[in-house]
Amino acid sequence: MPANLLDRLRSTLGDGAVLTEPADLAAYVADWTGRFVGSARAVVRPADTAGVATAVRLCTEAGVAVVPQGGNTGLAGGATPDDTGASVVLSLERLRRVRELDPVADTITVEAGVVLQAVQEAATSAGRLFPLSLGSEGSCTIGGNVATNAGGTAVLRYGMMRDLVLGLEVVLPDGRVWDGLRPLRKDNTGYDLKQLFIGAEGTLGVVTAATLRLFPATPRRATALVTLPSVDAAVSVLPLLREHGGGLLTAWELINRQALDLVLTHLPGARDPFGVAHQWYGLLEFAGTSDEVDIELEAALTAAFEQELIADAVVAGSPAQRASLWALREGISESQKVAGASIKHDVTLPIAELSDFVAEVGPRLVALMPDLRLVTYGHVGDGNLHYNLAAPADQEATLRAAAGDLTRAVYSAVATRGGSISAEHGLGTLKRDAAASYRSDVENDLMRAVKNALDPHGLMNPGKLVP
Ligand code: FAD
Ligand code: 2HG
Ligand code: ZN
Repeated sequence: MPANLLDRLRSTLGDGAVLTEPADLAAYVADWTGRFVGSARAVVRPADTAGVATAVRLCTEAGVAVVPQGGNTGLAGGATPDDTGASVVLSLERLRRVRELDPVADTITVEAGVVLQAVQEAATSAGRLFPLSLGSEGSCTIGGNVATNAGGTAVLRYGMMRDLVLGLEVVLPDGRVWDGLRPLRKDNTGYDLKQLFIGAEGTLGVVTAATLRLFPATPRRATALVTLPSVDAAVSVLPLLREHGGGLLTAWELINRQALDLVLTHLPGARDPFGVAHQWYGLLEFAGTSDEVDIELEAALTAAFEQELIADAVVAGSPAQRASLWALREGISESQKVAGASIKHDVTLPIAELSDFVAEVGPRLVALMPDLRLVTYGHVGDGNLHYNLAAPADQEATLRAAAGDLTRAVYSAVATRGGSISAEHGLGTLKRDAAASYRSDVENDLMRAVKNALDPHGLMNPGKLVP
């Protein structure tokens, strides 16, 4: 690192905006899972877009790589610097202003470092809804949500982050600011540039603000945890849920017993509402404005019972009960982290393939490692499984040794069935090479061409997303 870069960053951004002490850097150079750990020369924390532009320009002039970081909750290693110690982590955490909530355009414009939950709360205070909903919503940021094209539990109804963004403000790798913060729902003026930065994981530029769509508030929710005879039933029941819930169907989540067991063991206060163990569970939610949600949920459950697509159900009778049902679902990642080593697979399949995929891959993996625990859950309504693998504490070394073979078996079954090995968490370094190996040459060329066009010196989050 050129000797004077840190001085120049300090003199333009202020002393407090540049961290270099190892103790101050620790939280920024390791990820949430603890699996990815790197090192950095400094962490730079500008307070506004102009500061971000200055920081990026100075780093580019000095030939120093920049790793953008929001809430550092990503699960693919995208926000972790490499271990050379040569790069600068650019934290967006001080860009925390809600710039505007426009009730007529029905939009909210927020800076990149605003925490997702704060955006949800700002929308609620204005009688509207911002629907992106993730287990990490108390710490992840809008910039990170844009950069990863985050998904979560309400995609079934509202789509992914890509569907929720109307405009972006981005600092380009050369330090120029692209002001694309347009609140327009119709805008056919050439390439849709904002979409390039959504899901780019910070490899093309730094998102500094976003204009997001708002939706009608849904203060009434009807929520049920059901037991399912099979994954096939979880898929087959979906048309019936749509028929009854219509536009009210918001979440349809799958949880297997191994996943629930982790939560019951590690989440304080968690309790099995059924008493006896089942192999598969579904968490269902209808959201709206009136009693209709309860009426339609009951009708849907009755029809599903009659067709033997669900076996048992617990309906939340109060907001507290609803929260405790959701905690059983949202607590899985955290419980898995406490439980020890695991291998994460965030895959999507054509929804009709889910059941065969689970039936075929499970035995194949157990043949590779007999004590393997298949922690299977996810957003079944979107065809997205978190097909995570774990092992008893005394077999973590065996799990690590088998990881390559296990992951290859999962990915190959996904690819043969026309699925994707990366549904919503992004590629980072975790899936960068595997994703490239499943793309056609044409697709790899296009990816590389986009990267080279926007970041010709390869200084924007190098080593992530594209090999
Ligand atoms: P970070 O982790 O800081 O960064 C993620 C990536 O975005 C990195 O590549 C980084 O370089 C880049 N980046 C961050 N900010 C910017 C910026 N301003 N400009 C350019 N690039 C940037 N994800 C889902 O999709 N669905 C879920 O249901 C879900 N549940 C989760 C539950 C838990 C408990 C946890 C820990 C994570 C979960 N995640 C989920 C993953 C994670 O929360 C999301 O990927 C989230 O969008 C990351 O936001 P962040 O601010 O923490 O980003
Ligand atoms: C979820 O849906 C998240 O809970 C996290 O996407 C999944 O930790 C995981 O593997
Ligand atoms: Zn998820």
